[in-house]
Amino acid sequence: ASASLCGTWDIISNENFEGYMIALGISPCVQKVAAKLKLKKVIEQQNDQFIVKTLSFFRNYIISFRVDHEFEEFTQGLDNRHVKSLVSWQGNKLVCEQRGEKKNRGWSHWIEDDKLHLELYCEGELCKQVFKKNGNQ
Ligand code: VL7
Repeated sequence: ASASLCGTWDIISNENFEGYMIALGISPCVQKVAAKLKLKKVIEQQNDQFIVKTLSFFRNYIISFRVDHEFEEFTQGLDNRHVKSLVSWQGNKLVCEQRGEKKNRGWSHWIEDDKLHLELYCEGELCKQVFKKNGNQ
């Protein structure tokens, strides 16, 4: 079994977040604010059911899903698109495909060296985020 994604995590690096936001068509004004955010990720799991919270003082974004069950996702407060999302395990990676207007869109989470890794991708742009476990737990 692979290490659990669960917990509260604080961002420590964020590569090409700008490219990802441009691919999503985020306005330059919002990009500027978003680029400075200290994102927090809170992940809860019960069997095949997940809740993933992306938190910041500016906006929060929360999804819940069951692994291998497609769901309708509305990316409210992000790019405000409707996508069909499917999350599945691919080895030790929790991988989400987000089908919709934007091609090759999705994300992937895994644990490496006690850190939470996240790749966010959209139309050829790849953003790489790394989170460390929050010290309060
Ligand atoms: C979600 C945001 C940029 C818009 C605001 C920035 C607010 C805080 O999809 C994501 O996470 C997955 C995997 O963990 C689970 O939902 C990433 C944050 C990326 C993309 C869009 C900028 C406006 C950020 C909510």
